[in-house]
Amino acid sequence: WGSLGHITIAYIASNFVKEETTAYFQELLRNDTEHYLAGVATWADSIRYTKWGRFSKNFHFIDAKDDPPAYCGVDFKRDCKEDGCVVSSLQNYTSQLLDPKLWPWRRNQAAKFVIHFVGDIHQPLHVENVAQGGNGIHVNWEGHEFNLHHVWDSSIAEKMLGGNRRKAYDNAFRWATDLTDEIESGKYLSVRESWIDGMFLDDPIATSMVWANESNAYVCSHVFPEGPVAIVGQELAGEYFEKAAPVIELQVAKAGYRLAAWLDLIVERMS
Ligand code: DCM
Ligand code: DCM
Ligand code: DCM
Ligand code: ZN
Ligand code: ZN
Repeated sequence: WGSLGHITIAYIASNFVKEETTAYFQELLRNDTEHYLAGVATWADSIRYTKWGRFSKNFHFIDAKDDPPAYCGVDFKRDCKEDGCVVSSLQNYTSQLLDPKLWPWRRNQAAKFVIHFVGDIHQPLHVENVAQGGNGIHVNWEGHEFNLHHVWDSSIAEKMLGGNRRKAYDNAFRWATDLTDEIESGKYLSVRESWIDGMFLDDPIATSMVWANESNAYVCSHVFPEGPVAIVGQELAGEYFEKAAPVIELQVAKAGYRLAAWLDLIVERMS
């Protein structure tokens, strides 16, 4: 996701974590405001193009070698590269958070990666191999040429929200408040329990593979409903947008709610 998605997911998570979890991460992240998660949600993107942060560039996605729209599905052994993917990274940085012997700066960094990667794994094109997660597919967006990955990372959510695109934190806060209401008492109330089914702190790979398979299924149903070739050069800000927007809302809401549950499990284990 772009900044808007990641920051929204972090604000949603801060609305659902237990009090002990808030206190724990406010101390680890050295930020005692309500922005303690939101403030670090895009850190992993800010370092991935730097020399020292390059090691983490493949950690944001897993390239599912599927065949949309006929067949979707992720396979950890087949699809996670030797130097890592979003699934192995969630395992690695979760286990660093659970290791009290590590230096605080290592656990601070692990927290920032976990907060970011739980977000990315919910973006369908971060769980897809075709054209490097859609980066190589040119489409039109309100008459301008964009790549499909960027449309799913940012353009669709930004169009849904309206407002000033430069105010990512304000827009995210507003979106997170709306989605929090939907989870607490609206359209997501009846499904939120199912979102945290199959979450096991002792098996972060199995847990995040459930999330990855859900995201990847949307590649067949909503990203490439007629296959990757059919979408090239199409205008996506109309009918395509109308179908994609509810999927993005759901995935962002789910990511925030699951991030809260995951952080709660970590803090429970550490205390
Ligand atoms: N980004 C960056 N530097 C670049 C390209 C992108 O910092 N040269 C940031 C801006 C986007 C985010 O990365 O918000 C998107 O990351 P990804 O495309 O990995 O989701
Ligand atoms: N960091 C690092 N190596 C350093 C200094 C900092 O890996 N020499 C990491 C630790 C923090 C992150 O960079 O998690 C940024 O920290 P801060 O936000 O405190 O500057
Ligand atoms: N990306 C992806 N799958 C890939 C390659 C990249 O999801 N196989 C994501 C990571 C960034 C964006 O696409 O969010 C742009 O990546 P890059 O800057 O590495 O081209
Ligand atoms: Zn992306
Ligand atoms: Zn990312």
